[in-house]
Amino acid sequence: MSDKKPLVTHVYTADPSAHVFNGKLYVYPSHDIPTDIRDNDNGDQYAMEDYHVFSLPEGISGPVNDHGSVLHMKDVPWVGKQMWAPDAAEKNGKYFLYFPARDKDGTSPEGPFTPDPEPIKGSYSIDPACFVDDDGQAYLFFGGIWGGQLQCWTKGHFAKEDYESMEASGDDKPALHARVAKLTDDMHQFAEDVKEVVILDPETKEPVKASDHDRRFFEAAWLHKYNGKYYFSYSTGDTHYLAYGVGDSPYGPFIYGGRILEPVLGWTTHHSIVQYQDKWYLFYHDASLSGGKNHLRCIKAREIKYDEQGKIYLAEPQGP
Ligand code: FUB
Repeated sequence: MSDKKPLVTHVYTADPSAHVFNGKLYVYPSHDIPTDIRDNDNGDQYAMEDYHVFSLPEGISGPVNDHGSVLHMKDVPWVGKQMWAPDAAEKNGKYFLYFPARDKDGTSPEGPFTPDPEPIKGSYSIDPACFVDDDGQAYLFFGGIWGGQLQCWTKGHFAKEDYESMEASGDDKPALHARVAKLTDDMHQFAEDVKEVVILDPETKEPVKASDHDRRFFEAAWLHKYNGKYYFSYSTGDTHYLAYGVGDSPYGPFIYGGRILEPVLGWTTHHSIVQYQDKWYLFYHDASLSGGKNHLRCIKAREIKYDEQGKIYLAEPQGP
């Protein structure tokens, strides 16, 4: 049994999106800050204001370089508050940082990044994750329930009245789905209508039900490719698991495959999966650095492996 040390201790960090650019490992996390705002289901306590970029030139066991604040909310005219979980992508030598409802680009993976004047048309909710396939086509996954307000987007527009219902429930209803859309060649806009990311029960081949909180998507979408298969991983929210499904296309459907990580200290769990050199890593967070404060988290990393069936497991069992 083993638990991991935080990768970063001089600031609070969460929602780590890890990528290898130019052979170097980079992490693009949220930046948690202390606040007096009390915890609620809207996530108001996550009062983040900017993003730092970190590089790990020797992998997860070596030094971690903080490249500083690469984008602050004061530089983005449309942001009122809360710079939630970001992701980054590279295409044709340009680097793009995606954050909830906003897009920006730069010429170095360390930033800085310049915000586009407007959010991506047709985008909504939280937790963007960009996947660039082997053919160069990029896809943006996104969505989150409750504070991420995905439950308000079931009618094709923002329905504020649905916030109070939190989300559909029942064995007769399918769960809410994460969203995905292809990006345009320049990476700035959606190239198509937004689609739903369906997770199927492996036995019935039916979409996971709304009442199935152990397996339904809640937030923290991530896509990676292993051995020709697409792995869609996510947080189950109020049951606090990191889970995944496997499919033959970036659009899915994804057959539920199991859990990657059991609940960590703190309410949220949010991750990324990346290959660096010949190993695969799970980047994730918990609230251990702050002694369990939900909104003051720290990023960590651990090796994952795949068994003969392609199922993901932790190289070292999760510890207390
Ligand atoms: O960091 C704020 C929110 O907490 C993220 O957007 C969610 O995924 C959860 O980790």
